[in-house]
Amino acid sequence: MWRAQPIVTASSDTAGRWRAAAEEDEGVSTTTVHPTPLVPRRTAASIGVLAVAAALAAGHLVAGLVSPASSPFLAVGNGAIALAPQWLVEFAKSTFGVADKPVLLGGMALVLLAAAVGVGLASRERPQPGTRALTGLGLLGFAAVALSPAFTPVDLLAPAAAAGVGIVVLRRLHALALPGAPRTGSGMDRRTMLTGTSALVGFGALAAGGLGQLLGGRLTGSREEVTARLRGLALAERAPAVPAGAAFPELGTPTFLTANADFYRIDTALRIPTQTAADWSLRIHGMVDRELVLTFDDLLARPLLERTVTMICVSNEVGDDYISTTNFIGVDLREILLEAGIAPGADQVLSTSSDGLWTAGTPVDVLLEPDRGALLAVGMNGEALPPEHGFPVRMVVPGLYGYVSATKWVTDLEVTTFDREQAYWLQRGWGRFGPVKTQSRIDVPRAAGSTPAGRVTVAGIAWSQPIGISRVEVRLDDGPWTTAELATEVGGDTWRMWRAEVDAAAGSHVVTVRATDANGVTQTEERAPVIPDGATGYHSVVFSAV
Ligand SMILES: Nc1nc2c(c(=O)[nH]1)N[C@H]1C(S)=C(S)[C@@H](COP(=O)(O)O)O[C@H]1N2
Ligand SMILES: [Mo]
Repeated sequence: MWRAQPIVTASSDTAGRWRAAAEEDEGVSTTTVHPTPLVPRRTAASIGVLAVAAALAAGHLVAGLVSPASSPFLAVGNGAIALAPQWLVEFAKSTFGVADKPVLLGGMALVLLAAAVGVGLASRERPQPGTRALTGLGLLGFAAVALSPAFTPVDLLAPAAAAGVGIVVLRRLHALALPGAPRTGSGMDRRTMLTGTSALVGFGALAAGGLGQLLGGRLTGSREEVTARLRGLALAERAPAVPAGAAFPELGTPTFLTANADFYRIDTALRIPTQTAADWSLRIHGMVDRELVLTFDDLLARPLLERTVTMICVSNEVGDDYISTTNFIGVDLREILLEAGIAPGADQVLSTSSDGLWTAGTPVDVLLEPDRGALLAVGMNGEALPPEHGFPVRMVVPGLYGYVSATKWVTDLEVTTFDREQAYWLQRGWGRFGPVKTQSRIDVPRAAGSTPAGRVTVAGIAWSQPIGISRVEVRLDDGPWTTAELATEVGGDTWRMWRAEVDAAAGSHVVTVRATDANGVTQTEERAPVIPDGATGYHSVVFSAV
C-alpha cells in the first residue's frame, strides 16, 4: 500500500533519507536519489536468514510434536541425498565415514544460509519474492512427505507451519525495515522495534528448533522413531508398485497388500517383547568363521531392500486365512551369513527371539540361495514392524512357513546342525523342513452363502512360492475343470488372485479350485493335515443358487 502512493509526491528530503537508509551500511556515497524505498542490503540479508530460520525451526518443532520425519529440514536433507550424484555420496562416505551425516547437515545448513541471504536480498523492495520462495519451501516439504511410503495427512502440518511462520516473519520484519514506513503504534522507534523483533525471532527459532529436536528424538529406539528413520532413508531396492488388476477386492478377494493391522498373527508369546531398537543387537555365532554382533544402526547402515512377500502359517488349514502379504523392508540375510562365514557341515541356522522362549531352525542351504531373498526385516508397508509382528527385527524367508523361518524379535542366530539342536516346533512333532506347499482358496462365493442363480463369479487366491502360479482351474459340482482368469502377477513369492464364472442353476452346489505352479505341477488333491508340515487338498465351497 505504501508503494501505491505516487512516488512523485514524496519530497526529495524523504527520498534522500531512503537513499541514506538504503546505503548506510554500505559506505557508498552517492547523490543519486533512489525512486523506490529499499531495505538496506545487510538488513535484507538478515531478514532472509531470520525468516528461513524461523520457518525451518517452526517446521522442526511441529514435526517433533506430531511426526518427526516430516521436518522440512530433514526433508531437504533427504532430498539432497536422493538428488546428489553417486560419486559425491561415495566421496562423502569415504572422506567423512560415520561423520557423513553431520557433515551433510552442516553443508546443507551452509547452502540454506546462502539461499536465505538470496531470499532476503531479492525482497528489498517488496516481500513478495521472499513470500514466494517460502511458499516454494512449503510445497517442497509437502512433496517430500507426500511421496514418503508412510505418508499420513498430519505430515503436512510441519511444512505448512514452516511456510506460514516464515512468511509472517518475513513480512513483519520487512515492514519494520522498509525506510519511511509509518511509525509503529507503540511509539517505539522503528529501528529499536526491528532489532528487538529480530532478536526475538532469532532466539525463538533456536528454542523452537532445539525443542523440536528434543521432542522428535524423545523416544530413541521407539517404533515411532524407527518409522521416522525408515522414512528418511533411501531404499537401495524399492518394491515395485502393485500393478492395477493384481487383486479383485471388489469381488471379495483380499487386497493385494495386507494392512499392517490386518496381517495375520501367530506366536506363542504371552507377552510381546518390548525391547527398543536402541537396545537391540543380533549375535551370529556357532559354526562360523567369525562371530558377528550387529546393532540396529549397523542394520540401517546396510542397503535396505523392500520386497513384496506373502507369509503363510503351516497351521493354515485348506481354505483358512493365516496368510498375508506385505512390503517387507530389511537387509540381505544371506550376505550377513556370508560375512560371518559358515563352517563346513553346518546345515541349520537356529534363530531365537529376545525373550529366549522361541526358536526356529532354517536350512542353511535355503538361506544361502542367491535368489531366495531371505531378509532380516525391520519394516512392513513403510513403517517399523508392529510390536506383534516382531519389532524391532524379525526374519523373513520367502517360500518357507513361518515356524521354520520367520522368528520375530530375533536376537540370536546360531549356525549349527539339525542333529545337534531342535527348534521349538520340531520338539513338538512338527517337520524339520517347511517349504510352503502349492495351494489355492475360494473367497467367493462364501461357504454356505447364497447367490442368484445363473452366472456366478468365483474368485480367490493361489500361491506357490517361490516360483509362482501358472494356472488356476475351477470345477462346479462334477463338471469339467475350467481355467480361471489370473490377476496380474506380482512375483513368485506372493499370492496370485484369480476369478472365473460358472453357470449355476437354482439349487445347492459345490465349487472346487486347484492351482498349478510355474513348473506345471498341479497341487495334490490328497488331503493332509497341517501337522507335520502343512495341509494339502483341494478347497471346495458349498453354496446355494437361488
Ligand atoms: N518369536 C516368535 N516368532 C515367531 C513365532 C513365535 O511363536 N514366536 N511364530 C512363527 C509362526 S508359526 C508364524 S506363522 C509367523 C507369523 O508371523 P506373523 O505373526 O507376523 O504373521 O511368525 C513366526 N515367528
Ligand atoms: Mo505358523
